[in-house]
Amino acid sequence: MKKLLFIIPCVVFVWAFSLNASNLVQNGGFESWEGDTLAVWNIDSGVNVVKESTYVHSGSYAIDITTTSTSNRGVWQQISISGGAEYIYSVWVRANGTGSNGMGILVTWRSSDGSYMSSSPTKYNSDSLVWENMVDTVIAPDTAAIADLKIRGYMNNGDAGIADDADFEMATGGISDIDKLEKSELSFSYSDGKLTINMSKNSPVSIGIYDMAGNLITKKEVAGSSVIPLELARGVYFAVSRKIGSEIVKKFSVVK
Ligand SMILES: [Ca+2]
Repeated sequence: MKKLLFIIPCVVFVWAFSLNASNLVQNGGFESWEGDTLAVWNIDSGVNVVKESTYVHSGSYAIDITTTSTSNRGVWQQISISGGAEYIYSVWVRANGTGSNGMGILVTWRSSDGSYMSSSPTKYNSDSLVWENMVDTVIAPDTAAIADLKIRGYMNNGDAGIADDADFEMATGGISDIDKLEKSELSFSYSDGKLTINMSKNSPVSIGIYDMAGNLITKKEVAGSSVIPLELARGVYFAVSRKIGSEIVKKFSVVK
């Protein structure tokens, strides 16, 4: 009986934690289609969204966004959110260009009757023809109840690029702002088969190392500055650092 009493709180804890960190996007991996029509997502007018199966970040499919008129067109879906809460919105993109030739993500906030309140500033991609994880931390206005999650092409009359693996998660969990890791507090360097992580905070952070194609090479939990033995070929890599309340993506090069 004692054992059972111990197991139950553990199960409840794990369930509550995973519920907190769950992805609120439906069909975020773009795997679900009705024929050639994308399921769940709404498609703006003036844009062609086609099933992409050559360049995918994960699974079998992604979407390719081609604008047929002006820019700022793409796909969006509406979800229920909690007013005042902080969320992390991230989408993997393989854009054909940058800025007005590239892709972007943003969130539009609405009140419970659906009326427009405000939008987050657009986050644009920064590389061409490589997979990159666009990540934005957004805070819902106190009286917001609905979010439109948007992925857009910013090219006029052209193929802006490919998107996959959209993720929108609530960033809560009792870590205070003082614990939150800022981008300037984290850096990576590599030499002689060792990855050195310089971090000014000591609370645990999950760090994933990805190659330019977006393949995960390794994932580690670290607390404070650390040195990880890791064999990497010459090239450019992304380090994605996650803890509850923040997500930081940094690029580093391996020169041999
Ligand atoms: Ca996919």
